Amino acid sequence: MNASPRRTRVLLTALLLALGLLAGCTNETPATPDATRTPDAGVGEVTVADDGVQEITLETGDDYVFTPDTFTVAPGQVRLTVTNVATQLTHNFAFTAGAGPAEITEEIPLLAPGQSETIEFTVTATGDYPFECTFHTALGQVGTMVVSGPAADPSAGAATTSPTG
Ligand SMILES: [Cu+2]
Repeated sequence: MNASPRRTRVLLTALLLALGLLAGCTNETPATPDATRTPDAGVGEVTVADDGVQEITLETGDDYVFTPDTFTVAPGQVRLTVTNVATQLTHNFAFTAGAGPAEITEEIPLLAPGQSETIEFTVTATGDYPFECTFHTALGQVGTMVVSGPAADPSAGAATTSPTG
């Protein structure tokens, strides 16, 4: 009567090992939902406008995803547009309070289906600034703005000057 429980344990061990291997193979599966949309051209690209302000457009839709959910800007002024291409869902856009290196209070409180709104703000501290759609934070509608690199100085044009000091 001893053989049966032992065999069961061996089988269990094999099963757990197999599960472990499977889990190891699926590490790349993202925890957040994938965007089901094909974003419009130019979406997610950080460009510098004629007035020297960095511009970026994010898109969201009838899913719970910002496209892109991560983008990088240089310290300086940022003009951020969020376009809601949804036909059903209302979203919003806000930087997560108390989460970034500095507070950004500019936000888009309400973005109805088909609406597009732009906010403008200045960032000086480098680092990661998490943002979210506060309606759908629990569904993973979050992202990160990374502020990195030397300051983007609108008056300096394309010239790069070494920091003094
Ligand atoms: Cu949302």
